Amino acid sequence: MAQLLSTSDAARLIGVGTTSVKRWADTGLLDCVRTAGGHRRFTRDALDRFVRLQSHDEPVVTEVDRWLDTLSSDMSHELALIRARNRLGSWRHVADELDPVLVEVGRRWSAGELSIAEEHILTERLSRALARISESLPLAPNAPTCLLACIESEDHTLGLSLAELCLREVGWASVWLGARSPTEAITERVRTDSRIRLVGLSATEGCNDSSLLRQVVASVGAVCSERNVALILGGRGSWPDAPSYGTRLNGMDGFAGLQKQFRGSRGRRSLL
Ligand code: B12
Repeated sequence: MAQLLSTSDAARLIGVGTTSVKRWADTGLLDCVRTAGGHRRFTRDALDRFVRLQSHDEPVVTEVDRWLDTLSSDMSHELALIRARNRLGSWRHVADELDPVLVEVGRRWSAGELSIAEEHILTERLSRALARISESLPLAPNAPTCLLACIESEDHTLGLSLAELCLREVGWASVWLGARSPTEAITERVRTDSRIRLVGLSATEGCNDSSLLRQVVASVGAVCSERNVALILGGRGSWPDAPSYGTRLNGMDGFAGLQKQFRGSRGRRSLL
């Protein structure tokens, strides 16, 4: 069996401090095993591989490659996501990490490097795992409810699934309308379901019919404003730059700021 080296031995061999070795091991850049007591141990091979990668003798494996490998394998995708959540500290950060992964899937599909079946399998795996995790997160009995919908021409639900998980993490229950939701179905639901305090709409980059998006914002915005319900416009679609009602959110990084903004004021804005 290969000899296992301690963190300080590994640090001395690579010529860095133990903190760096621990960080690389914890972020998965440097392979390690754990003793029964939880201490990191390294093989000589793993250290050699790591040094070779850092000196660019071999292409560096990025997080995008790792996610693509994970989603292409039969391992538990739920577990991989939960590990990422633990590594990054919040679902918002996981969503940010997954964003370039989805862009790369799209690039490979349009370049013919991924078949349609491979692309569907990969993204469905992600979608199902996200839904299972969302549903398993506990909620307070009086949790505020958000309505989540893709606009009527939109089949891309993954952004909405990521948003659901981020909202769930900060205590929101959700009503999922999902793909291709007719605008009238959204407005009708906001009018009749008094639990709904927030509407999250999604339109991805292929959605460049700006007149449709303006119409959606006008109709949904009017009902939300009337019922004092917050409205978030998510995704890279051609949303109006300054909607008269609703907050545009491109990417999840605006989420934390938005939470603060909503917490800091009164009325409907104190909900997040
Ligand atoms: C997976 C995928 C599919 C899957 C979707 C499965 C699913 N359940 O979602 C399927 C196979 C159905 C599909 C179909 C199509 N797709 Co597609 N697809 C993708 C892919 C790979 C990922 C999509 C995705 O989830 N992107 C990430 C999104 C969610 O990012 P985002 O919009 O910026 O949103 C971010 C935030 O803003 C936030 N967010 C999003 N919504 C919300 C909502 C709220 C409330 C909040 C808070 C935040 C938030 O979350 C995201 C992460 O941070 C993209 C590649 C890419 N670059 O995105 C192509 C892509 C979008 N698809 C594309 C195309 C062409 C199609 C089809 C037309 C293919 C076809 N010929 O049928 C159809 C169109 C279907 C339709 N009418 O919508 C093109 C669009 C090109 C363009 N600019 O027009 C892309 C870019 C691929 C490419 N590189 O060419 N697709």
